[in-house]
Formats: sequence, structure tokens, C-alpha cells
Amino acid sequence: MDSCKGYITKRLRYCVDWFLLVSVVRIPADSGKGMQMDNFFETPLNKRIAAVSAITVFMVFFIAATPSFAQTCPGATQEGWDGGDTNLWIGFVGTIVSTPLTGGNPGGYLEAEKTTLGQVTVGNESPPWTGDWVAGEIRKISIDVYIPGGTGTTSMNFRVRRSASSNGWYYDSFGSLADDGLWHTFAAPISPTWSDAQAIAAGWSTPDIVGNPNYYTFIETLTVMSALTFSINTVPADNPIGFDNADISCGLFADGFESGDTSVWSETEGLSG
Ligand SMILES: [Ca+2]
Repeated sequence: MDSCKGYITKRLRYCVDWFLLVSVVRIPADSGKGMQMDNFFETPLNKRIAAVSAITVFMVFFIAATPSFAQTCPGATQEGWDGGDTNLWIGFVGTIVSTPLTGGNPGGYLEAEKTTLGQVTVGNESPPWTGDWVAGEIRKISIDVYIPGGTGTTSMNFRVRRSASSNGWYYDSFGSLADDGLWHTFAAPISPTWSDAQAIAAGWSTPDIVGNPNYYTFIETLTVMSALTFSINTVPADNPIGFDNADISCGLFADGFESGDTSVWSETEGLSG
């Protein structure tokens, strides 16, 4: 948010500077040399137009060259379940889902529960949540989760999967969850550039064995994504878990620094310290 405020403030300052410049700059009527403060409006019209045009062109290029903080990436999408529709999100392994219109974070949300003790899992096997996440430049997965107080439920994982024949890759580096009856946001770093070793170093893992037919590298999995799931362990029967604001994005900055990822940057003089 601070970055956004700084970005907006900077752009507003450009506008103010522009108006001040146009108001103050004066071109002499006689010589056409230098700047004066008193006779701009006596300057021939063509000179005034030329001066303003030159300054405008300069400002347009200057602003266009300013790095943008509003990062987007081709595969980004999000879901807030505010319309009462599951929007192709489903329950797995006996998980029953519904979409209450209130009680979310905010508005509607995806509610999921089981009739027996076990893992509550929700996920999506359809576009835009599946497909090529490498081309989509996805660098972050996040979701808000609500766990009823006193359930003793303390762990969860995110899972990306290439096909039903593979287990895929899991991220469960969230620490101990709070079963406090409040909404909490959980996020996992991800990168379209990571080797398996880099993915593992970032907290991802797979039970599949290298060399087995069902083994796919981290990048092979992201290139042909067939399912994204969120699982909560181990939930007592009839204790509904809430999910809201599912999101895949490129993160705040496209360079991935928000995830502690420097893999796409090389060490050069001045950066190496
Ligand atoms: Ca919502």
C-alpha cells in the first residue's frame, strides 16, 4: 500500500510540476532567446505553441519511462465468491462445498466441510486456474482461510498438479495455523524460472520420485497445470472451513523480490555489496 501511495503521489507531483512550468515559463516577444517572466502572452502564437508542444512531448516521454508499480501478469486471476456461485471450485476427498453470501472476508465465501474427521480440500481444475502458469508468469498463490475456534486444526498445504497420475508439488511452510475463528491470509511463493532445487529451497516438495514415469519437474508441472488445491488438516466432522480471496498473481513486483527470489537477477558490480 505504501508503494501505491508513493506511486500516486509521484504522478500527482508530475502534474503539478507541469502546470507550474506552463504557468511560469515566459518566452520573450522580441529576441526569442532565454526566458523572461513578464511577456509570455505577448509572444507570437507559433512560438508559444512550439514551446508548450516541446515541453508536453518531454513530459509524456518522461512519465512513460517511469517504472510502474501496478504490476500485472498474463495468468493472474482471483475469486471472492461474492455472487453465491462456486465458479467451478469443487470439494475433494469427500469435502462438501457451499457458497454463503455473507460472513466472508468480505461478502460471500466458499464454505467446505466433511461429515467425518479428515482433510478438507477445495480446488479448481478449470481455466483460468489451470493451463500454462509459466507463460502466465505466476509468482504468488494466496488465499484467506477461516478455521472455527477450538477445532485443533493447525496445518494446511497448497498443491499444484500436472495430471491425475502424479502427486504434484506441495507447499506447507505456513507454521502452525490459528484455530481462532478469524480470517487469516496465507501465501506461497512460486516462480516460472525455478529449478527443482530452487523450488525445494523455497518450501515446495513432492513425494514423487525422480526418474519415475509420474515424476514431473516443478516447471513441467507449472507448464501444464491441471489442478490447484488447498487442504486443511485435520478437521473434525461438521466444522465448516471458510475460504475467500483465492488469488494467483505476479505479486507486488514482477521481479519476485517479495518472495525472496533473486534467481532472475545476476550479481553485478554495485549489487553484490
Ligand atoms: Ca468474498
